[in-house]
Amino acid sequence: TTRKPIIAGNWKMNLNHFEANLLVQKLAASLTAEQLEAVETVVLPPFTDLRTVESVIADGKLKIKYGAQDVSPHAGGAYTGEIAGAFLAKLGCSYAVIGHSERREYHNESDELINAKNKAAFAAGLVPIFCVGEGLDIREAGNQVEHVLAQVDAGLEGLKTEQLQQIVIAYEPVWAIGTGKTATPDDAQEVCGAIRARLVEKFGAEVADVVRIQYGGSVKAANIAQIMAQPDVDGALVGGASLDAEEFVSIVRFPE
Ligand code: G2H
Repeated sequence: TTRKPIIAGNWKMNLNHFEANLLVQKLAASLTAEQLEAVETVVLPPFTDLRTVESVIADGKLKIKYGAQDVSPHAGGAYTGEIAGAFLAKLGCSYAVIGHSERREYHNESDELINAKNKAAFAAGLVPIFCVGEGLDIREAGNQVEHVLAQVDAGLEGLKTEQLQQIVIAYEPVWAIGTGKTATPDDAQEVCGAIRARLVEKFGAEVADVVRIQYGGSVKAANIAQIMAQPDVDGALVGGASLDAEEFVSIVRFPE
């Protein structure tokens, strides 16, 4: 297949605008145009760092893309504390993370809300990095595939074909997030393969073949190559390891 790998650094609630500036400067100094062409590279800072990231990237004419960690399901108006997709697009964002497990867990985000956010992102010209994944209890009961496919079905409900072809799906087993426990490459492939099979079943092979599926959960330089070697894994959503410039650069350079 010809799916271009996509490595995205999810900074979560880390790095102020000054630290964000330094990190992006370091990435810029270490990654060549060829490397950024081979592997689509994305940073996902807090909202308050987006302007800073935009200016560093624009000044350096860098091919690093960026996005936000969430988006409002609403287009605008009286929604105190929310951030509209149009604001993010105006700041040059390409992506928005939707339905990360930390938002599902700490902000009670439902599949319905996540579906609305996927639609709001597209309406604003952003591509969702739509997250799915199972908790430890579900994994221990052996129900991970069923659970994740239900999240996929609900999240993609009502999307148009051209939207489905652009979406990035991130599979993140919740028990492997920030815990140092990485799913084995086989664990990642099992679920990512099942996601792709579901896309084939529902939307046809032409859509399923172009959708990029990321693995996320304690990805680091030492394990990226084996994860990327799986046939249905097209990238990684990297948390902790994306905060360190050298480590993130090594991850992006996995093909070497
Ligand atoms: C999973 C991942 C990034 P980490 O949340 O989204 O974080 O790599 O720290 O497990």
